[in-house]
Amino acid sequence: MSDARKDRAGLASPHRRRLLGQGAALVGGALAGSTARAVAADDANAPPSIPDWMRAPGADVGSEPYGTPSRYERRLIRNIPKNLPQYISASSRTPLQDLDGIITPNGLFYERHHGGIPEIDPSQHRLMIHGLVETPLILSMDEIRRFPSESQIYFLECSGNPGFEAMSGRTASDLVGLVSCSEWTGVRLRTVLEEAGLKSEARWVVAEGADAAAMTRSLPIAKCLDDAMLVYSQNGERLRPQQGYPLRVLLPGYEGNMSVKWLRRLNVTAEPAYSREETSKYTDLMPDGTARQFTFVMEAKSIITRPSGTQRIARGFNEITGLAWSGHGRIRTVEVSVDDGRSWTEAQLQAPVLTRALTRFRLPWTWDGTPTTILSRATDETGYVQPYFADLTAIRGTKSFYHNNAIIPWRIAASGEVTNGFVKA
Ligand SMILES: Nc1nc2c(c(=O)[nH]1)N[C@H]1C(S)=C(S)[C@@H](COP(=O)(O)O)O[C@H]1N2
Ligand SMILES: [Mo]
Repeated sequence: MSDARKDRAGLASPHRRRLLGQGAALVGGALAGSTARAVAADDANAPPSIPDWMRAPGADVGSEPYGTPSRYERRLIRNIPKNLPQYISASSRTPLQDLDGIITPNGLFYERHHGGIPEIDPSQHRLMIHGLVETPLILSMDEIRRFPSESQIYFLECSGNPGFEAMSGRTASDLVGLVSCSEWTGVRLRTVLEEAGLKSEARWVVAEGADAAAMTRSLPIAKCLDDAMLVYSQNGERLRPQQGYPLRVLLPGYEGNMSVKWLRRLNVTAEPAYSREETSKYTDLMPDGTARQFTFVMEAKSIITRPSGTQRIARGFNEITGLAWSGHGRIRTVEVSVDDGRSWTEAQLQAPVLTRALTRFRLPWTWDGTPTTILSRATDETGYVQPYFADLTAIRGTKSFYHNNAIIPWRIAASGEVTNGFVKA
């Protein structure tokens, strides 16, 4: 755009091209997006008429002491897979395709439980710190809250997101809905370990949850002394029971399984525990018959959330937007292809780009109605580039389950309908 077409504030002049085209002017209904509902021009609730909800005062303040979304948003719920048995070992996914920004609302944070959700009375909950420490400690929640606190925005992602053979989902949530992002508040794990005093042989911290699964993971000491946190709050309020109330450990950028919920015990050791979660599970069988074990970091990944599976787009202007993240640090770039990978364009990243947090990307696009496939590809600050699925399986084989960070293709049909590009048309 030439300078003459910008005003002094650098904004586009009112003469600029209209994004939604003629159809959206005055007569509504031209926005053929899946969520846009046609509003008839003579609707009594549309301008210039006075809508029903202006004709009398609304509900009282405090009519709902703890707020909930509008009743018109009741379909925005966690995605609970219907094809899987939802026993106590279960999961639910974040509806990524219906959310904006980078923060996941607490009620839509993904869940993964190995033994159901315990109901813990915080006044009775204790954290025991023992093993290779100078002074073993048993701390109450009040004591934990007396330590210096901090708040950080981090993503959390299950390493089976998606499993190597589970890529037939219809929506973005079906594919990678086991990732969410919150502002977490708590105390650095390092602060509490230093309170107990680590012995020189300390190499691992074995964390145990107070759920029926007593889920146990060995956390490497370097991470425990770096950015690991003991978390009691999420997006300003106390953790939800589903997320580990009243206390969980959070290892930024590491596979979600290591962020032990309902945390009751930290056993400082010289060796890992080799628990179920680091032997039978959370390992990957490689083509040569060996297994990858202790695969901690979630590697760079991205997904276009709009347009994405089950949505429908209109010809003309469409914003392509999605999320990128890396367990190794900040996202450096996200490239988008609208021609099935033949060419790539760098997307805009929403600031601030935070380390080990979801990063929102956007690219304006004009769709001419030709069927195509759109992709996104993340590069993180280490220079690591998100791979195609074929490149991933060339190294990892097909017996892997965890740590699938492949590029995700969305196919767009002539009708504007968007479907999963992994599934044959
Ligand atoms: N005690 C305990 N901690 C746990 C789990 C569990 O079942 N029990 N699930 C783990 C797994 S596999 C993941 S991916 C994350 C999920 O955290 P979320 O439910 O808060 O999203 O918690 C981890 N911590
Ligand atoms: Mo997980």
